[in-house]
Amino acid sequence: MPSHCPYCALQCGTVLTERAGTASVRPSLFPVNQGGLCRKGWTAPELLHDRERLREPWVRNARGVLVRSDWDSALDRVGDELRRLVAAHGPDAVGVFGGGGLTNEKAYLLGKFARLALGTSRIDYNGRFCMAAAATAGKAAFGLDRGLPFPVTDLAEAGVVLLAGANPAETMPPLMRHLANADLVVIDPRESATAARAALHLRPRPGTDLALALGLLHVAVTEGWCDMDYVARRTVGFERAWARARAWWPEQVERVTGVAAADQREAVRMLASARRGYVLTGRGAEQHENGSDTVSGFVNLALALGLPGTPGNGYGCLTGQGNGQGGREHGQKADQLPGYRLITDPRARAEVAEVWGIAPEELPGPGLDATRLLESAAWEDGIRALLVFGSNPVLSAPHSVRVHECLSRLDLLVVADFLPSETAQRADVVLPTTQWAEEEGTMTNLEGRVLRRREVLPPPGSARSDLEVLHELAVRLGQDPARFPTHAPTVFDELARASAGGPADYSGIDYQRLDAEEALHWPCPRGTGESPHPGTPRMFLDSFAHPDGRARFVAVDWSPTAGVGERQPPLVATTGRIMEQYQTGVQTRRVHELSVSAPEGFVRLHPDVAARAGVSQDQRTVIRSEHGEVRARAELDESIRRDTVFLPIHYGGGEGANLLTGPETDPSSGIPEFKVCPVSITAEEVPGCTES
Ligand SMILES: Nc1nc2c(c(=O)[nH]1)N[C@H]1C(S)=C(S)[C@@H](COP(=O)(O)OP(=O)(O)OC[C@H]3O[C@@H](n4cnc5c(=O)[nH]c(N)nc54)[C@H](O)[C@@H]3O)O[C@H]1N2
Ligand SMILES: Nc1nc2c(c(=O)[nH]1)N[C@H]1C(S)=C(S)[C@@H](COP(=O)(O)OP(=O)(O)OC[C@H]3O[C@@H](n4cnc5c(=O)[nH]c(N)nc54)[C@H](O)[C@@H]3O)O[C@H]1N2
Ligand code: SF4
Ligand SMILES: [Mo]
Repeated sequence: MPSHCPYCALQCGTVLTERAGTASVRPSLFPVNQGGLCRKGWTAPELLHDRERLREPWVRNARGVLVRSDWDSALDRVGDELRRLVAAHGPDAVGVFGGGGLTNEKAYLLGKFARLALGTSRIDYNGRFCMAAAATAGKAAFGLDRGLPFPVTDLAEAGVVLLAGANPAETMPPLMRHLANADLVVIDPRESATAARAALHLRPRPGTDLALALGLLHVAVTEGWCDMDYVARRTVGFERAWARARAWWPEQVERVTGVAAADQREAVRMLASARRGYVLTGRGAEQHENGSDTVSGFVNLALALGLPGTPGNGYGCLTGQGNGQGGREHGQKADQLPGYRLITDPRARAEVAEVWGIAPEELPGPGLDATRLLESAAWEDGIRALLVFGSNPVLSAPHSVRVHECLSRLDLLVVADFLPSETAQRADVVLPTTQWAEEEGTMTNLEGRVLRRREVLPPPGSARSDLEVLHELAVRLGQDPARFPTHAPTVFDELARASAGGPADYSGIDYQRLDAEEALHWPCPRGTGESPHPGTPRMFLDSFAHPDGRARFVAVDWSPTAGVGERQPPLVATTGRIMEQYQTGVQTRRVHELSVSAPEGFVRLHPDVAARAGVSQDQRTVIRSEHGEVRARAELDESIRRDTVFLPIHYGGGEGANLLTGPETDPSSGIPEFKVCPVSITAEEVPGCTES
């Protein structure tokens, strides 16, 4: 059975085989992976039969212990408690937290459940931690945000690809086959596996990418690399953006970023003189207090060089989670309705309300971003209950110390998951769900390509699909059962209708077409007459999505932020990923082969920094920030900057990277500052072995 890997946004094609109650996968010749899979993809089936797999609901008893329960008791308890809280405190007392790993159908139904069954405005999702900066910048520049506005296979023809804070060699290994012929310019404070393959590696001080992007634009303008014909024909706002970049001559940029002026010039020369060039951003450039401005800085560079919307060239953001793209289109984001429309837009409200059979006034307004949503548990008028579907915020949200405190104030925490994540372990009610090979659904990958996930196995124990869980809860909240279908194709048809006319228009897509083609990229409106719309693999070739068809330069400037002042803190921690583990590790830490090769957290640091702290290879260390501390093993790395240490995000307990991070978020997009956190480092004292 053709299907797709359950993990990242590349959504590698697989063939799923069921034998004697278990599933196995092999790679298919799907365009994105062309017969390749990373180790996570190969080993994904192991999780279907994990020993700790949740098979029945769990409910916390009067003594505070989670005990096995049955569906009716668990759902009744949630329904009763939600009704009580809404009656006493209003609908905004209930928060909903979704995830970018949920299928399109689940994301859609979750948004509908929040706005309709609960009537709450307070829904957001973990994509806020991931894609939000690029989404904001993409919308500002192009009028519309789709991670890659071209298929990944186009990259195979590229001459030069600039990767700003992206490490696809570890985070999307099969993508590298499309980059094999290109010269890579990689911007990363350490020599990542991707940087190791670069023709040019720029190693900025973390959090200074915007200054670097401004410097690259400066070089492009002053050294005559800009495509002024393209700028005049296809864009507006160049002069204002250039007025800001004018002050960022390469030597000034070198002082702030640490990237040599000569390397800045070389990067622009390579990109501008390539026959085909691309600029791609990843979380390293995006997850900052100034994340959306930073992405705008790189988009401005791409526009000045005439790349976006020019065949064989472009700007794109490498999205992250399996449905990182679709997850942000169907209404689980605080400010959005299905079809990637704004909840504040009267027309969008009227259209969606009609599909849902309600009056537009019944729709709540915009809610809180994910970080504020969690924080609001400590506010007088904040949330008192939280329903989590497809995320593990106890580890993934910034400022863990505060998140723990806030969650403990809730009257009710409900977690739907198929594994006992750190968040599920704190819940009052845990609802066991099906996973990828046990359910039907669709995902939208990093290229905006809508894909089918297929069921080959029955659910284990009494696990139910998220759609069934939402249906049962909606009914308990007094909803008409028909409004919350549990059959994925039926939900998809409704989602497609609700998206009609929006930027992410799915109305021309249905399961029959997907089963036949699997090559439909949105926008794919319902065709007229005989011929169905073919989908849109390449966007912006004729015009951008602003009313005048032109892209916008956004005037941005770099200024010091909490972690990146004029006076540089001696050491900052940055965080990110390794190949063998996925996200907070809930899934991959349980896979034998992966946990053997990457069993524990670590801190990667320069040998000089280690020597100063009295730390040697493999020694246990304590990393401290203003907000908390992490204990982890030292890994010495000659390639990392001397002012930077790197921690993976995949581990829990005392190794959780977000024990260090603080509450700062980007005012435009709400993305947290995950990549800069001032820290100090010392050797861990072994009890009984201290000298004093
Ligand atoms: N193996 C694996 N693959 C994954 C995931 C996973 O957890 N594990 N998660 C998926 C998801 S959800 C996502 S979002 C993607 C993320 O994919 P990436 O964006 O590639 O991943 P990260 O490791 O977060 O960050 C990329 C690089 O940014 C660098 N970096 C850190 N700070 C800075 C900075 O200030 N500036 C610059 N320029 N670079 C910096 C880091 O050293 C790192 O090498 O991966 C997806 N794929
Ligand atoms: N410091 C720091 N923090 C970060 C980042 C960073 O780079 N640095 N990266 C951020 C990024 S980019 C991301 S995307 C987030 C990821 O953060 P999270 O989303 O919290 O991470 P996951 O580990 O993917 O958690 C997903 C949970 O949902 C469950 N799950 C998966 N699919 C389904 C489903 O279909 N239904 C249900 N009910 N459950 C499901 C999984 O078992 C798992 O427990 O972390 C963010 N946090
Ligand atoms: S690259 Fe991503 S989609 Fe492909 S096998 Fe690895 S985790 Fe799965
Ligand atoms: Mo992500």
